[in-house]
Amino acid sequence: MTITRFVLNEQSKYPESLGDFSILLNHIVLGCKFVCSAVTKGEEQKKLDVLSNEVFIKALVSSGRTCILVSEEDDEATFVEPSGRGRYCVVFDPLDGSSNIDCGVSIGTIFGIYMVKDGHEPTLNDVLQPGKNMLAAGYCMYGSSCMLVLSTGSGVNGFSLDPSLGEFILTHPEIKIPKKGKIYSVNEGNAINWDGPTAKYVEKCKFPEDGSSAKSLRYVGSMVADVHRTLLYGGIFLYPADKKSPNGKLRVLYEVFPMSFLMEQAGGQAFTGKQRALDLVPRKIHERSPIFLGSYDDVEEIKALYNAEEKKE
Ligand code: AHM
Ligand code: MG
Repeated sequence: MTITRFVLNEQSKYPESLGDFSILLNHIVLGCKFVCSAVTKGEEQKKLDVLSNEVFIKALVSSGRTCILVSEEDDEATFVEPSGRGRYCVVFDPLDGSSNIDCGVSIGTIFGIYMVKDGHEPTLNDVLQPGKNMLAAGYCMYGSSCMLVLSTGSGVNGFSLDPSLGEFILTHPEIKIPKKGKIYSVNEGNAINWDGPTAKYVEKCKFPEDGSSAKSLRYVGSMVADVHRTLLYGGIFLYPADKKSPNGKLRVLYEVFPMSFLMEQAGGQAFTGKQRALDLVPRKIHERSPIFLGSYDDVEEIKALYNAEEKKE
């Protein structure tokens, strides 16, 4: 099953749909193939960031199905010319984890899709929407193989690029995250600046008080790779707030939301330290938020610690 056929099948469930969504997705897939090929050839770091952004902007605009594009690489949103506009807004990080490029560690593209519903003149408010309003989200990981993980709102599916065919093939149907995991993933070098609940949680991962085994630590420092492992093996990924970065590091629209969407669709959870991540309403396109996401039970534990802290205050 190729990704093209998969998306067409999904779309045929909605006879009223005009085929626009599959056309848009085909253009995203094309962008991923292009970036995969550039990454494999080992272009320079600076150039790859810029190149990937150009590739995605061009692919999305030429789909004729988009109206607003928000990229991590661009300060301002791109508004597509009225003559080439469609109904979709795409938020994306064209090449996340770029500090890892030069040592060949996995990097990736992250994206989320919203729709402008009633044909009005698109404004930034069409993308400053809570993550739960996304129609679809996904990432493509450029690593030992190239893998695209996608949710259109009814589960999560993984596709691997077959280089000889040049096609993404469904290799990981209906991905479900284990209910509880044995791995935690966080940049512990920031521990000196953590708040109480995060510090307590990580301490519990290492010195469990309930007789369970200590968790293993795995941290690539590339969100796509860390989230991909979390999705397949279970566990928790944390990028908390700290004294230096009170809103954490990761960006709401094109990092936190798509990954939270995938986690929920796979049966896990995503929490900001205050609320369900997908309920957050961003006020700025490059806004950041702390994020804790992964296996249902693991996220439940950190939620309990933050809720207890809030009661104390
Ligand atoms: P980037 O968008 O500048 O590449 O930064 C995002 C990356 C994520 O991929 C990763 O989860 C995080 O930064 C790692 O940050 P740190 O190096 O602070 O642990
Ligand atoms: Mg990024």
